[in-house]
Amino acid sequence: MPDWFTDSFRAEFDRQTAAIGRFNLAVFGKTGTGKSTLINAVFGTEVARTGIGEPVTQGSHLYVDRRGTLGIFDTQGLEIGRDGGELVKELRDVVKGLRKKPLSEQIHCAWYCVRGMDRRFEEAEGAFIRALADLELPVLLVLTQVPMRDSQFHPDAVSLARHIESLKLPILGGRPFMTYAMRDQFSGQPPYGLSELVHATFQAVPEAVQAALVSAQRVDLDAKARAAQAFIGATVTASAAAAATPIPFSDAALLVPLQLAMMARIAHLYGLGVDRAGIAAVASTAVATTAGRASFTSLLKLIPGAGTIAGGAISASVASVFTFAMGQAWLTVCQRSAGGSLPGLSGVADPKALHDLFMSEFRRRIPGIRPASATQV
Ligand SMILES: Nc1nc2c(ncn2[C@@H]2O[C@H](COP(=O)(O)OP(=O)(O)O)[C@@H](O)[C@H]2O)c(=O)[nH]1
Ligand SMILES: [Mg+2]
Repeated sequence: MPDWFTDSFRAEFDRQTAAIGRFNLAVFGKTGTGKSTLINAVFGTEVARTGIGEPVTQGSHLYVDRRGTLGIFDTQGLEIGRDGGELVKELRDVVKGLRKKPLSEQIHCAWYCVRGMDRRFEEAEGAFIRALADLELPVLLVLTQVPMRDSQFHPDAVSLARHIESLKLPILGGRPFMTYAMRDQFSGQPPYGLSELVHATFQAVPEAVQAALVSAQRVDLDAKARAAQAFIGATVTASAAAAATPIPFSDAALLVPLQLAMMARIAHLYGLGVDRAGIAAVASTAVATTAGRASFTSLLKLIPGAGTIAGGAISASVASVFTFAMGQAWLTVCQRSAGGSLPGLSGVADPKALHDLFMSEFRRRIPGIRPASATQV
C-alpha cells in the first residue's frame, strides 16, 4: 500500500482538525458539586484525569485545559459564594482579552453547577450567574447528582429547581437541567440528563463551534451520526461534480482526496485520532483498495448498459454511489470502534479486523463489485 495514501490521510486529518476547531466551555460551581465528574462523563475520562490545566493569566484562579476539540475553563482556590466578586473581575478581563482573538480561543458557554440535594442556592451564586450573562456568555444551570426513582426526580431537587426558576435568572430555558453523571455503585442509580445538556449547549453556541462540540462530546451519538451523514452527503455531491468535470485526469485521482477528507472528518467526529487504532493506515488502505484500484472503467462494466453511454453523467452517478458506499462503510467502522464493539480497538489496533469490516460493509452497498478488484492491495 503506497505511503502516499497514509500521508494524504494524515494531511486531510490535520485539515479537518483545523476546520473543526475547538469548543471552549467554562464550568463553575462550588467544590464538590460534581463538576469534574460531569465533564468526564460528557467528554471522556482523559480530560479531568490530567488535572486542571494551566493558569489563564498570571496569578489567575481560572485554569484552562485545552485538548483537541475541547477547552475547559475551570476554577481553583475560589468559592463562588464567598469570592464570586473577585472571580467576576478576573473573568471579565479574561473574556474581554479573548474577544480580540479568533473564535476558537474564546469561551463559548458556561455551565453553572449546583448540587441538586443542596437545598439552597445562595444570593451570591445568582449574582455570579447574572455577571456571566452580562459578559454575553450563554449560561446553563446544571443541577448535579439528582437522584431519580420511578421516573421522578428527588422532591428536594425539584423544590430547589422551582426556587431557582422563581429567581428569573438569565439562564438558558429559564430552568435548571437535572443530571446524574456517574452510576452510583450503592444505589445503582444510572446516569441521565447528559445528552439533553449537550443538546441545549449545542443550540446555545455559535454555529462555527458546533462541529467541535459534537466531536468532543460522547453522550449524544445521534448528533455524531447526523454530522457524519451531512458530511457524507456533501462529499457525494462534490464527487459527482468532480467526476462530471471533463478534465484529463483519472476520476480516481480527483475523488481520492475528497474521500480521504470525508473519512478523516468522520474519524474525527468519533474521536479516533490518527495516532489511535492505526486509523490512518486502515482509512488509507480502504481508499486505496476501493477507489484507487477499482477504476471507473471497471466499475462501469458492472452497470448494465453504462459502457455504451458516453460522457460525464454516468461517471458522476458511479462516483456518487461509490463515495456514498465508502462513507457509510467507514461510518460503521468508526461507530463500532468508538463503541468498543470490535476486538483490540481501545488498546492495540487490529487493522485487519477494521479493514475486513470496511470491505464487507462496502460490498454490501455495492453488491456488484468483484471481490478480486476490491481486496487486492
Ligand atoms: N455517584 C456519583 N457520584 C458523583 C456524581 N457527581 C459527583 N460525584 C462524587 O462527588 C464527589 C465530588 O465530585 P467532583 O466531580 O470531584 O466535584 P468538583 O469539585 O465540583 O469537581 C466525588 O467523590 C464524585 O465521585 C454523580 O453523578 N454520581
Ligand atoms: Mg473538580
